[in-house]
Amino acid sequence: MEIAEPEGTQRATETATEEPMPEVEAAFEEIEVDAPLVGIIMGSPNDKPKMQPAGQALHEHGIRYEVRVMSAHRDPEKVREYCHAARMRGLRVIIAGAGMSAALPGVAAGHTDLPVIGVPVSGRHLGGLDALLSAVQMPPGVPVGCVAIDGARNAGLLAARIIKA
Ligand code: RP5
Repeated sequence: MEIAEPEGTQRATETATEEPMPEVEAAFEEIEVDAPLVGIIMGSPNDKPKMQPAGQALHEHGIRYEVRVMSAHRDPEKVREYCHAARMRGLRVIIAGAGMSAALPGVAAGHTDLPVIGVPVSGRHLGGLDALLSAVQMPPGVPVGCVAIDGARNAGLLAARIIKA
């Protein structure tokens, strides 16, 4: 037996349209549902083995990330463009690893208001102390959270905590 609906009731099926809506569909296609939340950047492809634990830590926490190589000294324009677009692209934290005169974390922090976690990467000389001092000795007003020399895993864990805070 069919139950009578009160007068004026509109069923959803009656108001739904089967008409194609190309503009709406195009807008939805542009939304990156799997957009990364953390950008892991590093000054050289040679830093990858030391930076890999950051990605591993994020993966363990189910946090999407991307990895890019860009040097503050060798590709300054690329760093600027990446950091300027970072928030708009949906990134929430940047992890920046570099060795030697490690300008990358500080330069990244100068180009974005997202939290930047610096990872001093040990190199062939000075045991990474050069990179540590470069990353940690930031002037007032441009903050970089700096983990230990080769502390990429902690950088990943810290980024996860920031995102889940
Ligand atoms: C830094 O200089 C990089 O982060 C790297 O740790 C160091 C040496 O770079 P490569 O000569 O190994 O490319 O910019």
